[in-house]
Amino acid sequence: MSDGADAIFSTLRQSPRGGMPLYLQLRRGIEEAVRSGLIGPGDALPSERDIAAMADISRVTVRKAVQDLVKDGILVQRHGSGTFVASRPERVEQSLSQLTSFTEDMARRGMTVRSQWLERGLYAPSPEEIMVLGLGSGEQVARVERLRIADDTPLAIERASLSARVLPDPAGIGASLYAALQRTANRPVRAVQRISAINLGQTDAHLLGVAPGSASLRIERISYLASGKVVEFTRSVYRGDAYDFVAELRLGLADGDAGGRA
Ligand code: 16G
Repeated sequence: MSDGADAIFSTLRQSPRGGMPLYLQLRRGIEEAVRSGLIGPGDALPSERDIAAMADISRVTVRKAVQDLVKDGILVQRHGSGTFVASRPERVEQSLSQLTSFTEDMARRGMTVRSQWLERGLYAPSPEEIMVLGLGSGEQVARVERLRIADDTPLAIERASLSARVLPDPAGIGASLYAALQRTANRPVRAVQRISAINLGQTDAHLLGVAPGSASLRIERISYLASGKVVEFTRSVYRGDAYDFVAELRLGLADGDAGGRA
């Protein structure tokens, strides 16, 4: 990556951004190079000493920037062989026609699932939760917030809200929310999902191990019981570099149109 390296590091030397600490300028430069594809997964970075010389900054500054990027999962360090751009996870294809759970989806692909708890408990609901879940006055909301990890790669952050009547003990759900709902005959049978594009903020990017500003998918799922009552309101963020949502489309005939007419 010597041409790429030259471009990244000499820019810093030639046009320093006044006011911004040097290590941050270097960090941004490397992030930008990864984002734009100037350097790609598996590419080796030059040594600390070479970067320091190219950018005309101290090795301590280089180390700080590199360590920050390693912490965020953008770079990886392999003992004895150097620093590399982290490889991207294999893309996961997710059908949009089945109402399945994360655990089921990953198990079907032979992947091991684990979750890191971000929050779980009973809370006073927000106005949005009251409205979407149709909560009565004084009713609490159960929140289950998890970082979902498949085969050691963080893929999504899911923030689920349910009525406390449906989920009185959010800490006791075990590995799968849908399995817990199934046990109490509250597993949803239908859902409406809204998917939009976002750029990740600092906190979510850090949790997902990608650069802040990375493209990702924001998904809002509202799930219903057979009775038509809303049971789950989940806002998720899925890594844009890891997920393809796939929908099957069929030719639809407009009402009353038997085909053949203009
Ligand atoms: C899926 C759902 C999420 C649901 C979760 C349950 C999307 C975008 N989201 O990830 O709404 O809460 O499955 O998974 O598909 P679990 O049973 O493994 O906890």
